[in-house]
Parts: sequence; structure tokens; C-alpha cells
Amino acid sequence: MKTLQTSPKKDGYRMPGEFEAHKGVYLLWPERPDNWREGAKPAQATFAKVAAAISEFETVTVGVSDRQYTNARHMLADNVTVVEMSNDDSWIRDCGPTFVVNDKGDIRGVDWTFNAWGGLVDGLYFPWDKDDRVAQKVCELEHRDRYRLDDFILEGGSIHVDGEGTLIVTEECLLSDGRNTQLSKGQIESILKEYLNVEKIIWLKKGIYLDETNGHVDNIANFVKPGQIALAWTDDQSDPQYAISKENYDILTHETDAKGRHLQVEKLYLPKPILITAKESEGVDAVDGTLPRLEGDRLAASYVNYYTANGGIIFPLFDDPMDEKAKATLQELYPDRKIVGVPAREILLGGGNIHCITQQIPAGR
Ligand code: KQY
Repeated sequence: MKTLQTSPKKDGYRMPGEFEAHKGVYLLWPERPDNWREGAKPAQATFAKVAAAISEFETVTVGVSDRQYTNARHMLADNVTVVEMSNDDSWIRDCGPTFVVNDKGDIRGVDWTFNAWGGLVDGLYFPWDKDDRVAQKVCELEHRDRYRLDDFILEGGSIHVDGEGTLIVTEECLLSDGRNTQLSKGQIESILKEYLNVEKIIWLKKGIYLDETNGHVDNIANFVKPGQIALAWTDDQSDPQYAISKENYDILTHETDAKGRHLQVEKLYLPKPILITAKESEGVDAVDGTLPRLEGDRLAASYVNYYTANGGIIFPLFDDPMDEKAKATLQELYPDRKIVGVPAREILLGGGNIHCITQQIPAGR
């Protein structure tokens, strides 16, 4: 595996939309007891269900520490490949590679610097060096050359593309104090255009209310296909989320994409606010430097945090009356895909959801 000194744009590679064909998907196995309650046992059961659900549609590989290898192998279905891969936590959307493809179907990885969502400013744990090596290791396993950006911090959950030149991001995240403060917004745009090979960047303002990633776009908006976006929504004007979603709705409906199309914005209704219970809070080990999980804290629950697989959509269930509506909306948006819900409260308790724990490999050739 080579580390390349050029850029995807110079070499004719682009980031495909998630809705394009995949070779497979990677996950990382959860285990840290200061983020996952009860020694991560409930989270592990949920990750196993997510892996099983996706494996109906594409090949699944799960990276796991040596300490957890035997347990993970036991808990995961036989059609899931388990490989040893050191990590600091299980958010491969964010620390894994962003794959880019060329017109011949060749694939390369983009390996951004990862700093646990804000480094020493407002990052969620320390250290994060094992996570920062995950992208390189996935490229090794996939036999793909990579571009490495040593001086640019980015997580995969903070970007979504339409595969046809358009990128959506949030200002809350990409302009946050813990990421690339040495760069202007224009310089950040130039790097994204060079490494994702996009022409148009649509800047949303904020992500989901109280999202601990500084408002990742993948929790609030996603491309269903070029020209169509699913946006997390509530009609409850007394909820702080309403103003956030409305501002983003206004931006998106007044924007055009890289091809000059007006965007069709589809509202994906949120569940009612979900709070951490006393029992859930007590199950998490308290460790200095890790975000505490306190009783009554509101979680950043959103159905937009779904994974688009070959022929399927794997979306989070919250045991909420809106689960059914979310399923129906997703079925309308994706008439040709099977919509599969997985109870995901245990992932939500760790600070993210199904999209955040996945990283797809494009089909390529
Ligand atoms: O949502 C994500 N992409 C990751 C959330 C990380 C939470 C760490 N506790």
C-alpha cells in the first residue's frame, strides 16, 4: 500500500454517494466501559444485530481488539469476518478511510487526521492515536493506496456527498474550535474540493441539538440520491431542534447543487426527546477526560443516522411512536430497497448511531 503525495482531484478520483454500489462495510467492536454501559455488553449485542442486518445485503468485516477477539467472534454471525484491529472506540465512520473511485473503478482511501471530535479543546476522549491509524489499516486490508492528510482534521460523519460534485457539511462542526482553526473557511473548502473532488459545498448551520460531535451532518441530513435530501425534522416549535432544522431547511430549499438542480428536501421526523435514565448513567465508568453520561441528559437521536446498503436501509429504532413513520418515510424515499430497523438505543447512549458505526467500501472493480 502506497501513501500518495497527489490528490484525488488531480488523479481523477471522486467520493461516490453512499447510495452507489458497495463492495462491503467495516465496523469496529465496542468495548470501552467509560463510553458503553455495563462493560459494553448491551452495545455489543446491538452491534452484532447491526452487522447481521447489513450482512443480508453486503459483506461485513468487524475490527476488534485482541482482548475482545474471541468474544466478538462468538457474538457475531458466521458470515461476518472478524479481524484484529486496535482502536480507541468503535466509530469507524469517523476514523476510517473515506474511499474515492475513478472512472475505471479503481479505489483509493483518504486518511484524514482524527482527533476524537475536538482534540484537547473539546474532544470526547484521550488518547486517540489508535483510532487515527484505523484508516491506514483498512486501506492495507483492502490493498488500496491512500492519501494522508497530516494537517487536516476531519471525520467521515461530518461529510455527505451526492457523488456528482456536491458536498453537504455543517459550520458547527467544520468551523469548530477543536478542528482546523489555523484554516479559513475558504481554505477548508479548497481542501475538501481537492480530496473529495467536489465543486459545490453547501454549508448547513448546525447539526442535531446537543450532538456531541459538534453537529455532524450525518445525524441531520443525507443525500437519498442526487437532487434529494432527507432532513431531520420536528414540528414542535418549542423544541430547540425546530429552529435548527428550519434554518437548514431554508438553506437547502434555496440552494442548487453542483449540477444546478434545485434540491428536493424530505422531512424525516425525529422521535420525541430521549433522555439518559439513572440506570443507564450508573452503568458507565467515570473516567477523567471522557464525556460523562449523566441521568436526564438529552441524547441526539435522529432517524437520519441510517446506513445505505446495497438494496437495503438499516435505520435506528428508538421504541418511539415515530419509528413506524420513519420506516414508512424511508420506504417512500427508497422504493427499491428493503427498510430494516434495528433497536439502537444502546448505540445512541454511546453518542452516535448506525451510520456512525459503519464505513462502506465502494464496489469499484
Ligand atoms: O456520531 C458519531 N459520528 C460519533 C459519536 C462519537 C461519540 C463518542 N462518545
